[in-house]
Amino acid sequence: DVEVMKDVTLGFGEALQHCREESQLSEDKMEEFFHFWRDDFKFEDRELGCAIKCMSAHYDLLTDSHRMHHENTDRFIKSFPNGEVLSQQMVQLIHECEQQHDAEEDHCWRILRVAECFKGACQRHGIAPTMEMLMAEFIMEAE
Ligand code: BOM
Repeated sequence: DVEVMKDVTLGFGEALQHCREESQLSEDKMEEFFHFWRDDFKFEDRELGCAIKCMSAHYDLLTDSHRMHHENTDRFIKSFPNGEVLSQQMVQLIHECEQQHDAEEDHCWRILRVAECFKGACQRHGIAPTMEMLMAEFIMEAE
């Protein structure tokens, strides 16, 4: 359900403000987190992986080994409207992506690759939000 993913993305993205400094992600690289879903978005900057790591940690979604904490992630997704329709599927998709990239020892690089894999999986499953939806909501929130 693309509406749920839109809400979860915007909620997760709110942590970016807490993580810019720690992750060394420059302002121009990703002014708003929802650019993640753009078709032409490039997964090239290790700093973005560090930012996603920090954002995940902000919501207590990581284990000690910097992998997804399944229960907390499920609970986080369920905290959004209708989150329960997507939470198990999202946890499953992220977990499969983690397994594919488990050999990468650098946490920031691995999490960046997991995020890229997760985006592709969401697109294949038709649950990726459109940029139009994200932009519209973002502008409404700012007003
Ligand atoms: O192995 C580390 C797990 C972290 C990977 C998280 C991938 C998600 C990338 C960002 C997309 C966010 C939208 C919602 C996330 C909810 C968890």
